[in-house]
Amino acid sequence: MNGLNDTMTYRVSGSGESGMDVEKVRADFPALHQMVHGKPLVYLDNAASAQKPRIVLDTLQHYYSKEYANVHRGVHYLSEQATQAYELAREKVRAFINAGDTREIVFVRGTTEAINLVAQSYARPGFKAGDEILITTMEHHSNIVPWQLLCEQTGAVLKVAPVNDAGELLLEAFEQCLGPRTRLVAVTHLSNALGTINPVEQIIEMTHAHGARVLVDGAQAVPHLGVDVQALDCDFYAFSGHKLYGPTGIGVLFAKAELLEAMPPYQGGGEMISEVTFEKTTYADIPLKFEAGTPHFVGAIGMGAAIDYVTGIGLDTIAQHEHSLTEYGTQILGEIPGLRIIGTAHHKGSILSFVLEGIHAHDLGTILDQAGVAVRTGHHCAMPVMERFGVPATTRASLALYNTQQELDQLAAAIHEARKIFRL
Ligand code: 7TS
Repeated sequence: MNGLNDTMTYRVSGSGESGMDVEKVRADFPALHQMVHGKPLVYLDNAASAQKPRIVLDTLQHYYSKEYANVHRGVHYLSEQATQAYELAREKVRAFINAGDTREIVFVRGTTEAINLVAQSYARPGFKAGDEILITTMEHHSNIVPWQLLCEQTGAVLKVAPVNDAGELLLEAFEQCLGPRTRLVAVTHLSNALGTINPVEQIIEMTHAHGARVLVDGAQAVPHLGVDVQALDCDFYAFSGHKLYGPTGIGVLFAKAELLEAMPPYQGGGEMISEVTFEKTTYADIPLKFEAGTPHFVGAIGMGAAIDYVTGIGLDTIAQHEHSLTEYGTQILGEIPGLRIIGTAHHKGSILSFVLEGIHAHDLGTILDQAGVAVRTGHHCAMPVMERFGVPATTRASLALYNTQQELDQLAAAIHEARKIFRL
């Protein structure tokens, strides 16, 4: 399965600043071309999960229907084909985030599992009562709750670095939170609720200067920013395939090899062993030591196809397109009376989270849905940051490479309509 897009085929002259032919991109995504409640779908819920390009769908279809057998255990042809494709997907992930070695790429179910793996296999065995884990106010629950569980288990303490009113991390305050007991910093690269892009390079440098390790939650970053884990020098980096135009149920934990080698397995069973007797079991080398049971190898192969897809277009091109959309969206939403954007960081990704005076987010979400506009409403699994901004919920439009200015116009028109319905 190849079917890679030639970068040039997505570039057209006169198609806006980014030079990306968005109509050509949209043609690759079958799900975008449907009616919802009698209206053309406007899909603006990409931070929750992104739609899939045909190459990903075809890859899944191909491997389930033609080259399907379990990996890392058969000597027969199909098993060898599937194993090769699975390991090629690992190499694609390695190259995508510029890890130094495929042994540093562990396939997991998603970001949430990756963070839990680090909490339970890296932190739990060595952390003691009073050791500190530092996170930020803007974390997703998946980067809060695993640490709270760890604190209950070990007596470690969770500390939280604050943000300013724009939703930017206060770096000085962050540095003051680092101390001799800090063992790990776990921070989001791009906030799903606010859109803030954190200065992870600086965070990592500061943290390493204090002798602690850093986990970066890259769930929202990898679809939009080029990530280089070696340049960042992060110790752990986690992301999910489904937000990156890939399948659900597959994700990645990058970890430095020396750390993975020292960590005990997360789960036992299947192909994560070297030898098993009732007296003693020895484990496979990394990364297989962390991949107990039949992995979601078709998912990993599908994620590999998604990586081919986005790199074929180019993350710089995607980022430019999304940046100009975000600027446009910020401007037209800002013109709506009573609308307040939550998350106005200077360095921001393609997330427009807002509250509208006089209409609860859930009511607004329902009205937008009737207009065919899919957004997420609620706390976005980031309740503490909602509390920080004093709002119970926001309405969030999160943009992807296939969104258009016209769709943002439709969003704005539907919000105006909602205000009329509520007689505002
Ligand atoms: N971290 C961040 C920053 C996220 O945005 C999400 C999911 C996760 C972790 C968890 O990822 P998962 O793939 O393991 O579920 N965020 C969202 C969202 O914003 N709306 O739905 C899911």
